[in-house]
Amino acid sequence: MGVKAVAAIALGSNLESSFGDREANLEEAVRLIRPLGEVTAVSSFYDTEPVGFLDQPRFLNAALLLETELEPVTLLRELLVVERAMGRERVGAVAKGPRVIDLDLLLYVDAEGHAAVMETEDLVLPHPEMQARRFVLDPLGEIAPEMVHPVSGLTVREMLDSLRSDS
Ligand code: PH2
Ligand code: MG
Ligand code: MG
Repeated sequence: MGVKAVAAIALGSNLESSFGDREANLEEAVRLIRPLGEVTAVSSFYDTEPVGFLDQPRFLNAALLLETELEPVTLLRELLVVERAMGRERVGAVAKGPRVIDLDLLLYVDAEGHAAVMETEDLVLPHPEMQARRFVLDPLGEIAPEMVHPVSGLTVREMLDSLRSDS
């Protein structure tokens, strides 16, 4: 049990930006997230097929763990600040379409070790689609295979196993 909360964050990019290619975008996002706490793990970067909206470039996806004193909603707001600072446009953009950077809060475990389960207009925790997304679970499984989904009770490794047996 730590003195800080631990947040699992997914990163994705499938467009170039003024920072460079997809890899440069993920690296810049990690750099901008560091001041929000302590980044304790960053996964490898995974080149992935677009899911959902198919007619768009391939993604580069990753996950990281952040130890932080920020509350979930505050953390989310800061992640949106990072997205905007990197040139993410939401107005007029295709839902689930191409983006310079996407930062999603997946899981949030408070300093007492309780994983947040919440649903507000702005934030749903755990992330409602995480258990169905290889592009989220592969990177997260690399850095936090034993992290538990507080609703299903499944670890990240178990969620990955059940995705594999589905397909
Ligand atoms: N994000 C989406 C929609 N589809 N596909 C991949 N491979 N990676 C993503 O990050 C992604 C996606 C909406 O957030
Ligand atoms: Mg997303
Ligand atoms: Mg998002």
